[in-house]
Amino acid sequence: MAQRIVVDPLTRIEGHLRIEADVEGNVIKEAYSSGTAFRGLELILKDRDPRDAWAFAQRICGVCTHIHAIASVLAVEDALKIEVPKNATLIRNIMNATQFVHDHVVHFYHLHALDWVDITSALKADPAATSRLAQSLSDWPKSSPGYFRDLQKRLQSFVASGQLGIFTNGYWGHPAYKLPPEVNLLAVAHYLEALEWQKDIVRIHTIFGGKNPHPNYLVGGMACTINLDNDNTINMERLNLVGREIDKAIEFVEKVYLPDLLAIASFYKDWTYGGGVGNFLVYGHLADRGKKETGEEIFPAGVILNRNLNEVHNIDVKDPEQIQEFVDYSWYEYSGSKGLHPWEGQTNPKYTGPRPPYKQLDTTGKYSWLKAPRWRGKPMEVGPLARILVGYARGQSRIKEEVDSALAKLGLGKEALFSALGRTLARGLETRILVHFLKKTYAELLANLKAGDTRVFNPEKWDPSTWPKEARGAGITEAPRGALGHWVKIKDGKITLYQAVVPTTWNASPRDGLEQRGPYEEALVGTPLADPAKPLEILRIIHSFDPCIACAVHLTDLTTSQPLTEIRF
Ligand code: NFE
Ligand code: MG
Repeated sequence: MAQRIVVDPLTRIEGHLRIEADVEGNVIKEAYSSGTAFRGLELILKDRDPRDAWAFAQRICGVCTHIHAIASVLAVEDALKIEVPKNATLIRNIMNATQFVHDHVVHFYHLHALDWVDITSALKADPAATSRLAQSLSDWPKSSPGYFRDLQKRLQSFVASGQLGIFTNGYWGHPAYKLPPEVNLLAVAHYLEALEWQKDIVRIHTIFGGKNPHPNYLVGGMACTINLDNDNTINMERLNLVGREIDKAIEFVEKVYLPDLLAIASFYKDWTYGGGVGNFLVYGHLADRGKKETGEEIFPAGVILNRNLNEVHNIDVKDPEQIQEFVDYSWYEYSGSKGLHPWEGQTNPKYTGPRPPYKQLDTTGKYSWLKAPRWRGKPMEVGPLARILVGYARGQSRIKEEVDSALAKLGLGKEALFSALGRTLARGLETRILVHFLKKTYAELLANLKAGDTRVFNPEKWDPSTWPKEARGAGITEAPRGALGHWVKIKDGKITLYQAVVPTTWNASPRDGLEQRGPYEEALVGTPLADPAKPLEILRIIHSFDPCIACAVHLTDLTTSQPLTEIRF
């Protein structure tokens, strides 16, 4: 007889994700992923001026804090055929790579590490041995025995006071934790250092976009002015600060994040669960889709089916046969067709779930606020693992080098990538690629500015009288968590339809009309739990995708005070 276990909320931050799993003989037999909050930003965008859309769309999320603005301006620029100056593309790419690096480091240490790192075991570590371990991994300066001893004392006083603070509520002492005390102590040290570091790198956003979270954007370019010699604009002093933050980021990624990732992974090589649907989708990177680095795209676009790295399918996001969203198990109603391409998309919320508080969802019917996106009818995993696999299969040389070298260091074959560990490894490898891309793009920007081109905005089509009566566009990019698309339709200068299909909608999708599980659900099935009362394994697998439900279910109209929709229980 299966026992239903419920994990809710599953994330430390980033929204309302609920996992229900049926466990029999301590193995997960069935799993259901549910987004439990409706937000409705697609409805808020209707009837707006397309030039304003980015500012609303950006509020889909504060974590991937700028990417919805990029997707939005790209969608509008695609619809209205607006070309942006070279500097704007370079700055957008710097902003985007900054976001990825920030997001991935924060994910590794603050959202995922504690699924692998046992805080209380760190108390048993020998500080001198931890210091030797740290120095064997890299020449990061904070590595003396005294440094680790002091940290251990701080941790000890936390534990002695009975208040673990940010470390409360972990499954400490769980038998699935495998790291030696010294590795645990090292990881705790870097958890705290990463908290400090992450507030520095976002300065890059504040310089080019005025603030973070939610930096400023502009249809037609970027909302900043650059004059190398003028104190009132972005000048050489500001740009030097960007350069310093990029160098610091490279050091942190090379000397702290990647060595920690490989050290931790080496103790979990036998834990091969969490593979998922085996289909992977990548839209490609970065803002300028034609951009090449060393003759290759950073993240080539494509689809892999059934883990077959020998064949990569091409994607056309404007083809109604390729991308569709289904609502058979989602709390929405469609009029007419079963699956809808985003340009024909509908957002008609209709809650038919249980009245809260409830013990479990009725998963025989609708059970999530997420729609179910499919590529040619198939569920797709998106994100770092998809990007690394499609890049590898397409022969992208940087990706191949990173993957081959990491797998060789760990003594693993490519099949090991199809797992929670593989996903977490892929995220680290792409961070290294991106932090160096950041430096290269920064150098390109400086060279262009020094050559006298300081244009960041193309005003040609700012005036709506220059627009066609009707237009439609797609803003297609990669967000840290995966493929991101915004689709817009414009008529008489106003938005008539706005649809976002975001990474977590793909990954955390519920079932579709063909009863196909979404990637999270599929990744859980077959996983043994050491102790079903403490389902650490579920956290491990789902956190490896880096869920964000705020993004995935993208309500209050403050201008009219009218509710845009009402959910009745
Ligand atoms: Ni709210 Fe997001 C990213 C987007 S996730 S974090 O990365 O787009 O679905
Ligand atoms: Mg949507």
